[in-house]
Amino acid sequence: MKAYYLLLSLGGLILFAASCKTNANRTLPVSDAALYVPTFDADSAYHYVEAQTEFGPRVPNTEGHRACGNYLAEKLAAFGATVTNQSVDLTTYDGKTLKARNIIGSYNLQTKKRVALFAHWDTRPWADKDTDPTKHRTPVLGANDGASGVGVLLEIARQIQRSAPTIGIDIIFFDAEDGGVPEFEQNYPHSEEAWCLGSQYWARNPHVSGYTARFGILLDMVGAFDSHFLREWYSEQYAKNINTKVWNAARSLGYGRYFINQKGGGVTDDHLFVNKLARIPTIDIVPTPTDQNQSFFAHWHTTNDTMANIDRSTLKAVGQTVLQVIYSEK
Ligand code: AHN
Ligand code: ZN
Repeated sequence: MKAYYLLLSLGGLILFAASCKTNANRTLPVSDAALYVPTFDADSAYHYVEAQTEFGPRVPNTEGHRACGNYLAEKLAAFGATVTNQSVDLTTYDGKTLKARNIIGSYNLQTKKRVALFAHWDTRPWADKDTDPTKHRTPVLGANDGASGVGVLLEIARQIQRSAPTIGIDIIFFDAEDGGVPEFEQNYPHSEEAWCLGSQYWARNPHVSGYTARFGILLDMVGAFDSHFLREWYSEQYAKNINTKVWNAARSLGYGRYFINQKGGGVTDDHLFVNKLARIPTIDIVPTPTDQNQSFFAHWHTTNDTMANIDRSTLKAVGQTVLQVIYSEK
């Protein structure tokens, strides 16, 4: 008799415990789980921007370009990414062949829940916006136009290695973005397709066949002093909800001064081809020009696009916002 009661009460205890566990699992909303978001280190990002500029201009078919490409692939691998190099011959507006290289670093390849982060790593062969016309054929150093977006993404890669987000991330460095027809060129039409050769190639021939992602975020020229990011026009057409997600995250972090919640002009940039050809909804975080001179930042396509004009605070605002967005994805 005693043994029977003991068994009964033991069974009851087990049942009670099991039901508690079940109830707890059922009633705890996912949003109550603490959200971990790493702290973006702007000094670290700044260092990765500077390291790229130390190779000199990264114009395709030059030694600086080749060496920097190796550096970027090595950094992604050192930060634990699976690296894919997409080497391809691309043709410029005037028929020259570029030995181009898209560099991809992937995390958490087991999952199909993926977000793609993009930046271009090449630099413009001509400073055709320089105030000094004798410098129009000098290559741009591209501290902001090129290195800034890549530097932010390398710091994000370092943070992913320390503590990974739930979803999979692909960091994609596009080559041959900045070879659009120079302003001094008289003999060729100034077509949009002369820009963004690396992304056009990748969008037609992704590094993994059938590759897709929930969404993409392109970073372009994200390091200048006094930068203001508006909701770029094509981003708004193709991926309005992603713009909303990113601008809300920025405001919640106190970066509303950088991320102005207004629609800006359209920019022919890598995201346009990712949207049109790969059909991955992708936004561009880019200092959208608001004035008449159509310059993205004071030193755009000039010989003054150097480290002296890179602001750690802008890198931080952009990097911390992107971290917030990707660590919030479930
Ligand atoms: C145009 O100026 C048409 N597109 C800007 C793309 C770009 C150049 N991004 C960086 N450099
Ligand atoms: Zn450029």
